[in-house]
Amino acid sequence: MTNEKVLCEVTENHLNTGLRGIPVGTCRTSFVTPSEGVHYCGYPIRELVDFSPEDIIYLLFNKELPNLEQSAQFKADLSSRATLPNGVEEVLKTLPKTGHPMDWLSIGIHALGMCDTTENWLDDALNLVARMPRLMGLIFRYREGRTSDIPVDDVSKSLVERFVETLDLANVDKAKMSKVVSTYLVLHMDHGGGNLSTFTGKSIASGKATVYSAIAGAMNALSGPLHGRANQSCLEFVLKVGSSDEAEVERFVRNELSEGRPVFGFGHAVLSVEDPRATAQFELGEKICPEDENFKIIKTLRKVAPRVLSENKKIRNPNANVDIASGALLHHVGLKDPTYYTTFFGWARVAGIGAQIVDERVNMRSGKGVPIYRPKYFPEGQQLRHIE
Ligand code: HAX
Repeated sequence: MTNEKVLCEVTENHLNTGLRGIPVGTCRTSFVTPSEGVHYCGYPIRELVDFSPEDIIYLLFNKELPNLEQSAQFKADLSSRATLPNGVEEVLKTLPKTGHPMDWLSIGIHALGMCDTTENWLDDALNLVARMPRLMGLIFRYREGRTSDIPVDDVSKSLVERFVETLDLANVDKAKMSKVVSTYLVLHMDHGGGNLSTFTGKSIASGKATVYSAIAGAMNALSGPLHGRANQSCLEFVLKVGSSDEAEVERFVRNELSEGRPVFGFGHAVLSVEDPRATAQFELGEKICPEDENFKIIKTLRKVAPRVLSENKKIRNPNANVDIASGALLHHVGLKDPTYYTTFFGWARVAGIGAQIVDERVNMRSGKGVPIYRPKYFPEGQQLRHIE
């Protein structure tokens, strides 16, 4: 007998449930609580909303917020890593414009790795973080055929400015776009260790594939409609609502439910209150676009939907989740096409997943790392015999 604490009794009923609730490991970057949502390295997300993405990336990799000097040094370090290797744009030129942006993102990350891998976990993770803004901007431009006069990548600028400058959309307020994208990135960088994309990325890396292969795989996991693509569906849903009138919105919500469709932007598997990431985005919207029609619709939804959803006692949390507001804000600043929204989610998660991969490869188990993932499966129909 050992003194080890039993964390979970695994029974036959746990089989074929997607590892739901089965303890797998520990996570050094983030955890989620029902009342305060995600915490990065112990800080509840509401305390981190106004930090720069670079400072939050530093936090996830170093487990402490940087002081001013560390912050400046880290920004300079990212700048020194930022230039894309030759060959990546050649790959983007060949991709079908009808392909989903998430497939472009996955292939783009793979291409970055094929053109330059260092074989050092931390360097590869930080190089990828530093190269993401340019890759993201180029994905928009090549997919939309806007390939002439692409501005040079000024690597001395912030991550978000480099994306906004590469994208270089006409008739947009670039400062406003930068604020919305910065906030989006900070809010979406990490969400515990067991969400599908993070788990996928760490599993791939456990076989000692590269950071690039692991994160490209994580992006493929994120692209599914039950995972990251929910944020695309949320804006599509808001556009379908079409009116901010309370009675109209209530009619729409009730009709969606009676047709058996989800009310997007509401509900959560862990939280029991409104997601603080939704609250933060509503606060930002009040500052930058209170009169925007989509913003008015989501404000009405925020009032109406929890009341209607509460009538169904099965729904554990009828309140707004992170996806309710991000689409309306991105749309307002000129990022109008919802098919791209999951790529922002993916861009943000590169930091969290990258930091967790580095932890599992070089920090966990006193530096030995977590071994190759190998959960147990039983032959169908013979579970009990094998358990006994
Ligand atoms: N609209 C309609 N039905 C809902 C609902 C919603 N917003 N939220 C929950 N339900 C239903 C569930 O589908 C489930 O029905 P069944 O028992 O028939 O399967 C029942 O209510 C109980 O669900 P739950 O226990 O409260 O919540 P789950 O953990 O099963 O699901 C979801 C959590 C987020 C998937 C769910 O609330 C949902 O589908 N929401 C709408 C889609 C959406 O906004 N997705 C974005 C999620 C954001 C996120 O988590 N990001 O990380």
